[in-house]
Amino acid sequence: MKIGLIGLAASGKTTVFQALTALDSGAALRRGKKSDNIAVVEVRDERVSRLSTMYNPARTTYATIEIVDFAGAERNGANKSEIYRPPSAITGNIDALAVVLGNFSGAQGEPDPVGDLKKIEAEMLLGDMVIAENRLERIRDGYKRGRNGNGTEREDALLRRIVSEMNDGRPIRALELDCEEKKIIRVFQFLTMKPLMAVLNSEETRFGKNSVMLKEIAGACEAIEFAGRFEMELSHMQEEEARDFMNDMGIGKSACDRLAEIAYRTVNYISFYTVGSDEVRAWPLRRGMTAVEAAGTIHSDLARGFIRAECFSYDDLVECGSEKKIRERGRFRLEGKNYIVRDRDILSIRSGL
Ligand SMILES: Nc1nc2c(ncn2[C@@H]2O[C@H](COP(=O)(O)OP(=O)(O)OP(=O)(O)O)[C@@H](O)[C@H]2O)c(=O)[nH]1
Ligand SMILES: [Mg+2]
Repeated sequence: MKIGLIGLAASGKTTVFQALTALDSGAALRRGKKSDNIAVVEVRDERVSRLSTMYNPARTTYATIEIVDFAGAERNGANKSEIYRPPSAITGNIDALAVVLGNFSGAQGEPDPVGDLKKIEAEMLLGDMVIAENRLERIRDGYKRGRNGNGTEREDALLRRIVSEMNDGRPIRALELDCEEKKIIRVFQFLTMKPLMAVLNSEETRFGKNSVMLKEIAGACEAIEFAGRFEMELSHMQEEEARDFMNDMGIGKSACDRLAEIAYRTVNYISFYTVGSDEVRAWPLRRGMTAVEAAGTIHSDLARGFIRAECFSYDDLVECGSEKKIRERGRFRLEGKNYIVRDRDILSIRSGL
């Protein structure tokens, strides 16, 4: 899963990025000169840790999330007051956007995170509308030159509908679009089509006292609070010392783990697991996908040669204590290709290849 950080200039995107990579020994930080910061962080899923203790495998593999902190707005020559609109080449393969909302007093005086979110959403809508209107104009030009019937009718109708919805303040992600329609508009890389979540980046003294504000933000999208700068500073400490500081602040989990929770909900992902003496591993999967699609995320051969999935749930394993007991209690299942994989399923794919 790939998440892009966006926000107003100096809202703390880079600070949050560093907080996200703190406390995570698995983080691989890549710092470009004028380019984006990219890091791959492990999702420290406690179920994986528990499974690893039970199976004692040679290798334990957590799911990872790739986080992109887009190079600063100024460096890209954009207007400082505007949100930075990352080039579509970058947002293209991003699964969700996380808006960083500054909640600390700075050069701009008192912060207004809720106002900032409204501003950002309005700007994203406006940007998408300009793209859609431009395309509609070109289609109209084509009609004028007599280029009718070359397959643009559907696109034309769809873009009109989108523009009209956006005029009423509805982002594209809120519209019901079928696969065909999504395919038609994919090339435009509309920002409001991306799943959106919010990171309230509070200064230490404000942290944990923003439930009203968070509720308001959560009306628009999944939201989470970070003490950005404080959590960034944790990265320079020993793990034990960092934990003490976190406890003092009432922070139970690392920034990365907290973001991962809302990110999975935002993009509608579940986790399934594979276990064994060689490897215990977490796999992210889009909710609603089938056993054969799950097999395909492990290896394409497993999907092609799919025979069946042997399956039990993580919760049953914890309750029963062993696979043997799961079988005895009749909770071990054999599932076919079209079985819809559930969150926390433990799968073993039988394949003829
Ligand atoms: N007090 C306080 N200051 C913060 C916090 N987070 C960021 N800042 C400060 O805000 C300023 C901007 O932070 P950055 O993380 O560089 O913000 P940015 O969004 O990456 O900025 P650009 O990339 O230039 O748009 C820095 O001086 C930070 O120290 C915070 O949680 N509390
Ligand atoms: Mg930055």
